[in-house]
Amino acid sequence: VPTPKDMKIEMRSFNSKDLNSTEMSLLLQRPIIKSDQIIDLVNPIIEKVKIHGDSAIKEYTSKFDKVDMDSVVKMAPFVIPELDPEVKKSIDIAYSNIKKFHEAQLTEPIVVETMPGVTCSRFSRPIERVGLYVPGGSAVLPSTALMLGVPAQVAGCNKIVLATPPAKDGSIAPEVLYVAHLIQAHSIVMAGGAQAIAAMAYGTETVSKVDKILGPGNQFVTCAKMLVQNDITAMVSIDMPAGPSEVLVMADMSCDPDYVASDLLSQAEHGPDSQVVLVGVNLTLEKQNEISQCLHEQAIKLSRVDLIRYSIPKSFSIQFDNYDSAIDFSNNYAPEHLILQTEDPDSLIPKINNAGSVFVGKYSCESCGDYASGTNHTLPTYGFARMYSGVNTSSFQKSITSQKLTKEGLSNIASTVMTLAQVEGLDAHKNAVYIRVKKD
Ligand code: HSO
Ligand code: ZN
Repeated sequence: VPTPKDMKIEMRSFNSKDLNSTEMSLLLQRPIIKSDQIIDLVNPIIEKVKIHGDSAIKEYTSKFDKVDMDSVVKMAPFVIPELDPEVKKSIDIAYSNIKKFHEAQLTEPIVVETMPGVTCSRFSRPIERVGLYVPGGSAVLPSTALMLGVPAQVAGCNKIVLATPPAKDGSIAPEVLYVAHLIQAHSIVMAGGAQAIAAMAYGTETVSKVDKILGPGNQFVTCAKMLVQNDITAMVSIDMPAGPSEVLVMADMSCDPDYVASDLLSQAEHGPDSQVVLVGVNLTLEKQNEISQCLHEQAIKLSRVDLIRYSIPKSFSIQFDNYDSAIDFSNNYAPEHLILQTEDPDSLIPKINNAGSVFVGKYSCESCGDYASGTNHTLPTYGFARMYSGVNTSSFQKSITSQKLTKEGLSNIASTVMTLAQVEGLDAHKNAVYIRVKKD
């Protein structure tokens, strides 16, 4: 239920001292996604695109995006309408920063001699064909095209396919076209939703089949990604499961209430189900009230206040009387974004185990990471920061291991391998070693 227009926009507020462990774990839970119904809607879309290709995509684009498209794919080179010079410059700077940070993630091969004459190596190779999903909906997201496209380019992917839903007039945002040009995309699939995911997973008359699909999306997109990944005939992988965007701001008495409020709101404006959490450490009641007041005052001036009226009342603040318990809570929540607005934020870093990306200190707002500082904004949500990393250069690579044994190496390892083969009763394995050692 959204906050009515004449009422204060505020989060629910709790004190950890008043909560038992059940209440605490309820706060850590994300809203339950009823996947059964979504699967029932998405499966037929995937099937239809798989069988009927482009004509099915056009049909769904007409139905869901309310636009009739003559073609589904735009091939490079793209015609880029003129951009506002400020916009172009900002995209260029963001591109360059993201590129620098993702280039630094490229790794050298490793070579290790595990026994004399036994050398093991590992090296990376790009995933050849990747599909990048750039959501449309309530905002154009050239930043997401950058966050997916730059690491793909840096990793050396051969074919970069971008998919994004067209605007009502059938066009693709000029900013997205410009990014597609910068990252040297092969083509743009002008479709969104499950139909775009299916198109890239299976390929159609005009859409290139890809090996991996990455990028955020709504529940239909996420469900489609999971389904195609499970279909062995599609032979496609995905980056990670995704849920609504979230931020956890940790603040102590040193924080600036305006800054705290602004960070909470920048996440809350993403959508009605964005998750926003404030973790206070030793905040006086007065300071808590100040933050709450700033939040309301900033919120009512925002263009997306109507979305915020949904997301903020679902969000909450929780107070702790020490940093360790606050960090524990944050680690258990495993936020997509963790912002530390505390006296000595660096001292908290060693204790952070679960988070998609950390913003250290009061000048490090999430917006900088969302757009331009260099880190990636495609991050694990919904608590998946426990076991997933955000998109990075290695998301676009696989690593290959290799080994080379000399004659001496083989004789050094021979008895070990033959014994283990014997234990497993695999004579042919044993023989492959024996036949060699025996010969010379
Ligand atoms: N905060 C979003 C990314 C984004 N913000 C795109 C602005 N544009 C999810 O991490
Ligand atoms: Zn954002």
